[in-house]
Amino acid sequence: PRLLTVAAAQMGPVKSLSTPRSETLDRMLQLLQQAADKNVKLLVYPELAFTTFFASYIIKDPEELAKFFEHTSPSDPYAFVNSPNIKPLIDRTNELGIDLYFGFGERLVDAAKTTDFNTAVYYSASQRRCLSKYRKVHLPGRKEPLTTPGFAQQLEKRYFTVGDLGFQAFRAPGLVEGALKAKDVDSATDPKESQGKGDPILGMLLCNDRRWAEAWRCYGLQGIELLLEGYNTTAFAPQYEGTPEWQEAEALHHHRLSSQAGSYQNACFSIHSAKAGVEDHGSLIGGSSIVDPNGHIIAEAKTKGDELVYATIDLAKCRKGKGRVFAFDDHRRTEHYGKLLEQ
Ligand code: CDT
Repeated sequence: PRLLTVAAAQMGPVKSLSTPRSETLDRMLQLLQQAADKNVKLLVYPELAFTTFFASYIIKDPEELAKFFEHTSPSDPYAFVNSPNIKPLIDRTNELGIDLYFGFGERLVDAAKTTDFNTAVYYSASQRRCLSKYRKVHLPGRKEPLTTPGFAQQLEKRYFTVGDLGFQAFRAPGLVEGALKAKDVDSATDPKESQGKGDPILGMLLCNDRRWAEAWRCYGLQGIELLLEGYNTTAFAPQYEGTPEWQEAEALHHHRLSSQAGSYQNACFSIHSAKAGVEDHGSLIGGSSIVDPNGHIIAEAKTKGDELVYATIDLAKCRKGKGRVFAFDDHRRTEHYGKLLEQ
């Protein structure tokens, strides 16, 4: 077995645009302590974890909008770890020895221009550094708000640029006892070379990405064993049909369908972490979960508040699917997949 205790740090609502960052950070630190108490080694926070889901508001003042972003530059792509908004989390996770995934608004400041991304990062406590960054590819919603009264806005296309890093799997050292180090396997992400004995192969998505089979498959093809994903998913939008209860149940159903199918079809575990409950712009589903390579949900949130959803998983269980039904080299028929790349 290759055992690893992991958790989703589901967060209840971050009420408004003016909720103090320190208040939210404090809640994140409390969840981190709960994770340490359960011997968790990898903790997944939601998308845009440090703030309210600001993409559902119309923010016209650039100074106001700037408050929701952390700065990076081409020469310092991980500068945000020293931001006062984030550093206390990094310092504490270093003390506790817990790896983190978290989502945040990234403002890349280059000499010529500024570009905003909806970003997730993987921080390794044992390596004392970020190992990988993912910038959201599938941005939902609209660029221009609709001003119809009661319309629930989703303005990610307004506030973010489509991610430019693709879907890069990576190995995380120090998580699984006895795992071969990345340098001792022939390729950083080729599962055949390591026979599944190397440091775990991880990948990251953000919210809407989880609905797209292509995104999962890009990781599946790199031998991914554990997919990490944070989300803010609307529970109810008045412009669509159905009661609030029906819409929320349907949104949860589609979330489960996507996470369970993605895990099964790529023979990997996955961790899904929600920002949930009622924020000023509207309500968000809960349903944070951990899913196994057979597509079963093995742990799921019971509330829409701050809640640790944890499980001990055995990464060796990925071998079955990767060696049989989803042995990609044996069974994929790439000569028939050309349409996937047609515009
Ligand atoms: N944050 C985010 O990506 N939300 C989208 C809403 C799209 S409406 C189905 C999501 O896919 O959950």
